[in-house]
Amino acid sequence: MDSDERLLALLRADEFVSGEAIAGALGISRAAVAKRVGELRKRGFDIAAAPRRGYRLDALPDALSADVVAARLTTAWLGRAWRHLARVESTNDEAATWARAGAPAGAVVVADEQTLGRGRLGRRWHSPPGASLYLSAVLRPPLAPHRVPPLTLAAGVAVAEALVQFDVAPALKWPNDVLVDGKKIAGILTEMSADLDRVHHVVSGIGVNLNVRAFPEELAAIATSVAIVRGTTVARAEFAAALCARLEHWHDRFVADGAAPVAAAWRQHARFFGKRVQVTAGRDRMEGVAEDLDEDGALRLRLDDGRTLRVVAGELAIAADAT
Ligand code: BT5
Repeated sequence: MDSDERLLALLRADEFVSGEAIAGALGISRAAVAKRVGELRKRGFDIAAAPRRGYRLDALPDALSADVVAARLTTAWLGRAWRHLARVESTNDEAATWARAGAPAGAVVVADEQTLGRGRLGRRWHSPPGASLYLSAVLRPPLAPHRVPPLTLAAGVAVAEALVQFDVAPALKWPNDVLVDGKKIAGILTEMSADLDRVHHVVSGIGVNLNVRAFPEELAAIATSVAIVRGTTVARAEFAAALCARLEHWHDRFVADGAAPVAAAWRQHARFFGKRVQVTAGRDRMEGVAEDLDEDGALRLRLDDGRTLRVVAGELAIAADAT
């Protein structure tokens, strides 16, 4: 930890910490504490100071650097190794490279901008600079490769719960979309490197539209953001820290208890069950009623002839106003 990180780790959001206590913990004078607080304020930290009570950290600057995020991070392991890049092709690629070079479980790569942000199947993820969260976490679940897929559901639940903390009510759409008012606010791209019987690493890539106010024409009708939905912006670091906490929770729950609790939580945030949907999987197109989610994340679809199909991958289109 550098000295700013140590000072930030001592400051609290909910109560004042006395200058004397901070000075004691850092082994510096109270005047030096005041000077360092002044420097943090210049970097955009909103720090309240009250005579005889001390200092309180009211808001973070809108930056994603390690010290800013660490001031809010409550996790045991996820996000404790942190790389922040101004501009990158794809945070998923950076995280995979870092994983191959030995990144610890929970290592996170974030970027202010992606020049080649990726969706699934070679699609693009619109990743303009400075306004949103592009985050990739290196995970090393102690599971056989075929048991890994529900991690995408776990990430979906984590994103949904983080959004709820910021007053946004999302709906999960199978398999990896997070929607508000039927428009996409976040997407998840899970990538795995494995042998047949051993996982090397998983990269959980999460893009959340936070402070974007306008989208390019081709996305305007299908995309939304936290700022559009709430009317106010959010500090990206606050959101990143909340997301890391929920992702760690659901990862650990999945590893400890299997996919059932993850699938149950996922269902609670989904609103398309019981609705009529079309599913495209490769060249196949199917239509029916979305019945349920199997524990492994497969969608159970009831066809019009009464048969039930398990769909493991594909695209879902929901009949109008069913999201
Ligand atoms: C996804 O793909 O939804 C996965 C997106 C994952 C992005 C993160 S950002 C951090 C990490 N690094 C990466 O390079 N990727 C991950 P998919 O289900 O294939 O959806 C892609 C489709 O969503 C596109 O074809 C567009 O229609 C739409 N789209 C693209 N950018 C969008 C945006 N910013 N907001 C909403 N929709 C978008």
